[in-house]
Formats: sequence, structure tokens, C-alpha cells
Amino acid sequence: MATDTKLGPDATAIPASTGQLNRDDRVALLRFMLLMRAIEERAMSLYRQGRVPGSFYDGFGQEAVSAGAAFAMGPADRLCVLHRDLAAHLVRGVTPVRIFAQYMGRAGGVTEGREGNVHFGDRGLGCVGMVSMLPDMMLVAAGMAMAFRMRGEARCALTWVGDGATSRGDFHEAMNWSAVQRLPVIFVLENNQYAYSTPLSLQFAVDPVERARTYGFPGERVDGNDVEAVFEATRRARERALAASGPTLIEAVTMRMHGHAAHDDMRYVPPELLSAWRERDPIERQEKRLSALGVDVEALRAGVAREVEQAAREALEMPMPDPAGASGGVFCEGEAEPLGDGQAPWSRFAEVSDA
Ligand SMILES: Cc1ncc(C[n+]2csc(CCOP(=O)(O)OP(=O)(O)O)c2C)c(N)n1
Ligand SMILES: [Mg+2]
Repeated sequence: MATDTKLGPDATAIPASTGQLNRDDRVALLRFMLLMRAIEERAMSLYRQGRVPGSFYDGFGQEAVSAGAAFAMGPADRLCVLHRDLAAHLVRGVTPVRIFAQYMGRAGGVTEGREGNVHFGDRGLGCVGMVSMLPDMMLVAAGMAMAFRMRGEARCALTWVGDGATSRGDFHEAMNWSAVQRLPVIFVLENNQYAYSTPLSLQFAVDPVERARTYGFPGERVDGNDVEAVFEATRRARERALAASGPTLIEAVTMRMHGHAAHDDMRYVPPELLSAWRERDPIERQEKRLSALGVDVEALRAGVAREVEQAAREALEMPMPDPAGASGGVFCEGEAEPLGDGQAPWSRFAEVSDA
């Protein structure tokens, strides 16, 4: 992964834009974004054919936010992945075929057919399935971070949160509690200019980075369409978290280039706004960077297209789940993890607050 990587033979040709990413990492970031886009485009056509039930949500134009942030996290960290963050699942190792199977409600999907939408996460790969109520994943992430601290583990939790969700009460509770407890948690605010049809101007009067500061921890705004910038900001936030310096809010500024979901024609978005953002497409930007380094971007694209088509075909061949297994995987089977050192939780909280 991205940390502690060895520089490859062409390292001298790589501009020192990040200091942390080698050539392979940078290609990997592009590949995850290409995969996300190709999977979502194919899944959208499956939705239109009636093969994906319910609705369909995508993150077209926002690929850098999930790819860059997830890439900066370590294997033991935990990620709460939202509805426009498909690349995060891919970075953690969920295969495209499992994702197609998930959308189509097949037995081979991540939830084994119990859910046919975006509320999924493979815990074995460090992803927690999305709670639909927004932004409750912030509280889940804060809770996990608190558990890591109580057990004395060097791990942190990250969640994405939409701009619209920042106006909910739970957002403020999560921000405040994380600050007071100096939790090892990272909030990546995916500012895509809209919450359904509500524009930013109707959402908040104080900018989100300022809000973080007023709660007592740093907020950093980054270009959310620059995958390497998102990676860098997340890497720094993770270092803070692991150094027991507490939470960070990263505001990744981007644009929702499609409707809220497949049913939404987004007539309420001014066309000139969309065309301005089209010029800043995160994939094209990373492709330009890598082409300048001699990477064969066309070959990469073609490989991704083949892989995605193959995955879609395989998923279409998969059976539907056995209804008899519907209630499986709902409750914890096996023992819960112990706290670790036998200390009463509240004494540990007191220590943290005094630190
Ligand atoms: C508490 C709550 N209210 C309403 C919804 C329905 N809903 C799902 S996504 C969404 C828009 C959220 O906007 P934002 O937070 O900006 O995220 P985006 O969809 O733009 O990524 C809404 C209203 C919900 N999931 N949870
Ligand atoms: Mg939004």
C-alpha cells in the first residue's frame, strides 16, 4: 500500500508532488478510479435493463475522494463507506464481481443477496456496512475509534460524510464527542455541492473547515478532484490520529456530476456549473499526470474495461440467494472482542479527557 513503499526504477522521473506516492501507487490510484467509473457505468445499464432492483446511486466525478482517502489507510484501520465511495471497497480488496452481484441481489454479493444497494461492507476487509440514516456513520466511526483507544490499539477509523448530512444533529454530536475524547478518527466531508436538490447556499452559513476548528480540531480543505491531494491530506490526518492528536475533518471539494440517484435528472443543477466541473474530471487529471511519466493510460483503460465486462458477465450467471438463509448474518455469531486490558471503560475515558 501507499505507506513505506519503495521507490521504483523510474522514481527520479516522478514529480515530487506528494513525496509519499511512488509510480506504482499513482497508477494504482488511477486504476481504482477507472474501475469505479467503469463498474458504475455498467451497473447503471444493468439497472436500466431491470437487473438491478430498487434504485442506483453512483459517484461519477467524485472517484478521487474515495480512492485517495482509502488508499492512505492501513490494513488494521476501519472504513465506514458511503453511497458514493465505491472506490474505497475496491481499494480494500472487494472484487468487481462481488460488487455486481451485490447490486443485482445475487448470492455472491457482499451481503449474499440480503441487500441490493449501497449498504454493504466486508468487515474482513475493514469496511463497515453503511447505515442509511445520515450521517450516522460518523457516530459508528467515532465509536470504533473509541474502542481502539480503550484497547490501546494503534488504529484509526475513517468515514465519509456528505455536505447535506452536516446539518443533522448527529453530525455535531460526533464532532463534539470525537474532539472531547481526542479520538483517532478522520471525517472526510465529501462536498459535492448538493444534497439531493439542495445547493450548498441553503445548507450552511459557516464553512465546514471553520466548524471543525470551533469544535477544537483541525479542518483542511482539499481539491476533491485531485486524488493525490486527497491521499496526502488523509495521510496527514492518519498520522495525527495515530499520534493521539485527535480527529481531523477533511473537506474534499468536488461535484456530483449525475443526479442524486438513477431516477433524478437533476434539472435543478445549472448546466454551466456542470460544464465547469467537467473540465476538472479527476480521472482525466490523473491520466494526464501519468501520461507525462510514460504510463500507457490507454492500455490501463482497456484492461479495466475487459475486467469489468468479465465481472458483470460472471455476476449475471450467479444464482439468487436461498431464501432459507435470509436471517443469517444479522446477529453476532461467536464471541465479541474483549476490551483488552480488563480496565473499566470509564476510567480509560477519564484518562483520555485529561490528556
Ligand atoms: C437522516 C436521513 N434523512 C434523509 C435521508 C435520505 N437521503 C439519502 S441521501 C440524501 C442526500 C444527502 O446529501 P449529502 O449528505 O450531501 O450526500 P450526497 O448524496 O450529496 O453524497 C438524502 C436526503 C437519509 N438517508 N437519512
Ligand atoms: Mg452532497
